[in-house]
Amino acid sequence: MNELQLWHHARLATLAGSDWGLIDDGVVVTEGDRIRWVGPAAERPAELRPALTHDLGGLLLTPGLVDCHTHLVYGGQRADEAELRLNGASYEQIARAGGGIRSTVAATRAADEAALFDAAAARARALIAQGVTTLEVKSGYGLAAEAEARCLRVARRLGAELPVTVLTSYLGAHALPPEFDGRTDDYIDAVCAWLPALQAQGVVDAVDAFCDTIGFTPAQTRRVFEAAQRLGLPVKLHAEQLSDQGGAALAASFGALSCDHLEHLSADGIAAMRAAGSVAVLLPGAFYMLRETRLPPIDALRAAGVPMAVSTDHNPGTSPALSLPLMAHMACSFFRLTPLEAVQGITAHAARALGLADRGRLAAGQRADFALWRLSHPNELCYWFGGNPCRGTVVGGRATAAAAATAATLS
Ligand code: DI6
Ligand code: FE
Repeated sequence: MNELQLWHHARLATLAGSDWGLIDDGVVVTEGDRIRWVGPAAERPAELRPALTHDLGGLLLTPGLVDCHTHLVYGGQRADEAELRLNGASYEQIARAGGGIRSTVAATRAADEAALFDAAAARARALIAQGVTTLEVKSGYGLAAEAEARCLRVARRLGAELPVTVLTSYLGAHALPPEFDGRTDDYIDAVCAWLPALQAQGVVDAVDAFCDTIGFTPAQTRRVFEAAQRLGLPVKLHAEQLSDQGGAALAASFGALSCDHLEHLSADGIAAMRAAGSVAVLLPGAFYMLRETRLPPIDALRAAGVPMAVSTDHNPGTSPALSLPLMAHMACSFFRLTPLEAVQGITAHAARALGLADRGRLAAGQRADFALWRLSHPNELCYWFGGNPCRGTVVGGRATAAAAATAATLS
């Protein structure tokens, strides 16, 4: 029997329905890693007698945040490249000079597993410190059998050793490695051939691809998705970031969990995503870093009822972001999401983009994943920026060190 814990003296934003779900003097009763009961303190059922009580001192309690799109595992970094771009160099000039994704591929291949883990763990801790309790981590900088496996093993180890749940996505179809120059179809053959062994190692939860002018074609993407389908793996896609390749409609035809970026998404793509139940994952960090001007079709996605999620897209080239709340803020400022849509986008909708229905809301039966904030209303997550109002997280009913320290100072 898992012991009951009471988390009280908090303001709750349950996000359990279609609004904030605010409860001023709320309590959450947890049993093991699940929520047993949520509601006003005055209505707590008398029979729920907790073995442990946590006084949260009036903090705001929201569902733990879900970062549903990151490339967190890689070697090196690309600040010098960002400086070159800010001094006027083009992507093509940088790529010809050996920069871009290929420079990160070289640094990743040169790094051993321990070094990759240490670097990724530091980045994961930064996200956790700002409220993240579930994290998606892609491969995509190894682009060779063993290097991709190493990155996916590191991603699994992040979930094993840090207070966060990690889901992995195989992104072998991220870029063409130099040894396959001029032989893109041969590389896609290799990407598909590596997948069964990666799945057998238990390091793949989903399969992703980059379908765009500087990525892979719809036909090549389809072959990767067919390989995933043969193994019963769900798919997701970097789609319509720089052009309209029809990637979203292709991904939707495979029942994609999500289509991500979407600045060039068409009405047909929206209709296909709606029919398939795919989530639109918006990535304002890349939009900001690339100084994009074309917006994803937010009004059309909203009108079609396509759920919208928001993520950091953490990667060293286009979005070295370490704050998911800041991305929610940017989604409001740049993309005109409402604060409620943006916060839903980093909680329940982001969970859905990972195929998860057991988190992202405070409701009985959901995972006991919470974030604690020194805020009075969740819309402040899309108001303040530059600071960190998070006072810790609870993952599966276990307070992280920060949350425990917070509760200790408050009781
Ligand atoms: N889209 C992006 O913006 C990143 N990958 C992708 O598919 C860029 C990754 C990088 O520049 O390292
Ligand atoms: Fe990405």
